[in-house]
Amino acid sequence: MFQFLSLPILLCVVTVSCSEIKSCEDAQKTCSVITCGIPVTNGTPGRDGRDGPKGEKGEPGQGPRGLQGPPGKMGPPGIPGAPGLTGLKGQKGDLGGSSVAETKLANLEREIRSLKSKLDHTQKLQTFSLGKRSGKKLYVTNGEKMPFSKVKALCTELQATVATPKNAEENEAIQGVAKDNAFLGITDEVTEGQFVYVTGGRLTFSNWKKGEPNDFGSGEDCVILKDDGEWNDISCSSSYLAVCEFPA
Ligand SMILES: [Ca+2]
Ligand SMILES: [Ca+2]
Repeated sequence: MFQFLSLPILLCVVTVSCSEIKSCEDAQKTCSVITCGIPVTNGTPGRDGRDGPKGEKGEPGQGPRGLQGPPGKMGPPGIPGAPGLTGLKGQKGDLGGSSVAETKLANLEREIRSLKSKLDHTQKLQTFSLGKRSGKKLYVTNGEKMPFSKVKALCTELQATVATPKNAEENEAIQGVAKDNAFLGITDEVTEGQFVYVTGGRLTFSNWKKGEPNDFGSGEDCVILKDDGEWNDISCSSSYLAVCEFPA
């Protein structure tokens, strides 16, 4: 390359005469190197040119592949994604505990009112068909005769007491229900000769038959209401009609 560039310099020197300065100046415009009047010799090499443009990427090498390095550090968290679509509407849930309790309570109250109404109606029918009422008392008999102890047990089982007249009107009411000799809730079992109510308390009313109570024979500690309405003390082990007294 150097040899090629030096050729025009030699030609220029040959064709231009230094006697004509003007021509020489013109020659400078077309010659890269002008040495007028001085013999031309080859100069020193110029400096290296700038680096050329980067070449294309070469083919992968054929040598052995190196071992895989350890995993790199975890990168920073990404940007949160957009919210998803709204899901389908769920089924209606069960009622809460308190609501269930309130519903049950309301149902119970309704049932109680219904039962109370039916009970009132039944009591009116019973009063009309089975017993006679005097004041607030109701006297009922099952028509069976039994010892006094069983009469007490029967009435207690019915949440009632043995019929006990506290006045003439009640005495007549019991007489009308029994229509036969019936035990009364009166005895002198605790203290002979001192008759008291089974439910407690001394007598406030009596309707003894003449000559009674006489504690006849081996002893008489119970009392019956005779079919004529009068009283007689009698053996508690004898069997007579059971009549129970209800407060309502
Ligand atoms: Ca007696
Ligand atoms: Ca007697």
